[in-house]
Amino acid sequence: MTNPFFPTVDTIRFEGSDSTNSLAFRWYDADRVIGGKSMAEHLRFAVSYWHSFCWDGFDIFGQGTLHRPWVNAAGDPMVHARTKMAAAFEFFQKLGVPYYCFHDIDIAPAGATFAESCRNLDAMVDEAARWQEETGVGLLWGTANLFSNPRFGAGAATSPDPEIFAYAAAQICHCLEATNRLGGANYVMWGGREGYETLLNTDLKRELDQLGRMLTLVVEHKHAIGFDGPILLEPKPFEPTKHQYDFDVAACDAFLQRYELTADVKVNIEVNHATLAGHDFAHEVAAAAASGILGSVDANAGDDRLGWDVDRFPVSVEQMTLGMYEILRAGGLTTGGLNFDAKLRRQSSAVDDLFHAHIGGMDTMARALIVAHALLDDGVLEEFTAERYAGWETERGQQVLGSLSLQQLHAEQLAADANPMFASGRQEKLENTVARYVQTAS
Ligand code: XUL
Ligand code: CO
Repeated sequence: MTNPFFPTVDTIRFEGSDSTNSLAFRWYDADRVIGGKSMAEHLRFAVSYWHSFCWDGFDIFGQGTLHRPWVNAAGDPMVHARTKMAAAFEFFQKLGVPYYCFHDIDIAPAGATFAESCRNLDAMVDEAARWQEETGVGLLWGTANLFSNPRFGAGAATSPDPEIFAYAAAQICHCLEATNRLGGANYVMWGGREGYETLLNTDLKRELDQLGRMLTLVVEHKHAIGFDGPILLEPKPFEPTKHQYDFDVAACDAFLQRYELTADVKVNIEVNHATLAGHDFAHEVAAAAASGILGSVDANAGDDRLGWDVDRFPVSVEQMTLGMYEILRAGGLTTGGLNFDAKLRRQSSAVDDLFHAHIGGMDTMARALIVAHALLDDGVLEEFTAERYAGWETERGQQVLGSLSLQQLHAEQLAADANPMFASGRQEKLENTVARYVQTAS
């Protein structure tokens, strides 16, 4: 194989924690079995097409800095799309990830008409199918980009204009079918501009009903075409709109219940979106698991001092351990995976920087899996929690929760004159236990 895009990098291999080779994995050992499943099966890594192959480093202050010859280039956009795809699959294969994720316009250029956009996507789906066949890399999820084109400036499903809703529905229909043809394991809907800037011009109730209707249409079509995977909502509290309807997992859960969609729709939790919503990553996972809607994860991180969506690669083993712990407790990822919705810094312009970023992210998540599994396997947190709630397992506990009325509980307290007090929550001790496992589990 000729290597036109990443000539200085060979296939990345696992070399163990003592390795000083920066182009090797120190923790991610795809075949290592942990708790009955290989690391590859637990983690189900995916690369994001948009950050890694469609973005050239531009920001609001200046143009691109990264070498991406197929981005914004002159000439036939379909030729560039094919070149981009060849680079992407060389990268996926050398990195050894099982999956990738895309928006429709990441893999195929928009045409002058809707029909031309559909033809472009169909041609690139054929191309992607060939690459998937050749490399064994699969599609974790596809999604329609309903936020970049100016037509979606006032939202897509939640637009005040029914014609925009109609256009968005058609675009989703085509992208869902494309995802199905490529064997996608899930279909994602991030409500990029499904929110509002000001209530002065917004009919909030109407917009929520529109969003409910759109999602219902998508679920109906998923069944009509026999798409096996779940539809995933991706919560985010704000950015680009000031208030996004899919604010966090709890908001998505309430929305799904209201429109009776919990059987077919789950959530794709992004770590930094959780942070922006004022939650921990682990909280969002636990909230989704509690409601039975844990789908997939966009593995990334924010920056302690920057309050926007910086999409860094994950580096904190402790933060990711706490999230992985909740994922494992929930039974692990099934159709979902860990998608690196993360981007390089603008100055990371060397050709192998994309590898270093992903290697760091994969090793961080692999180490988090090792630590989380050890914590769970040794039962050091669960034993304490079980003991903490043991009262509810007694006959008395069941009575308090199940059969006694408010008035009976009142009468009881008057008669008993008891003065109950909780036992220590032992938080610092438990935090020290987690720190010990972070340091020692291997
Ligand atoms: C935006 C974001 C998106 C979604 C897919 O913050 O996370 O990239 O993951 O549209
Ligand atoms: Co995301």
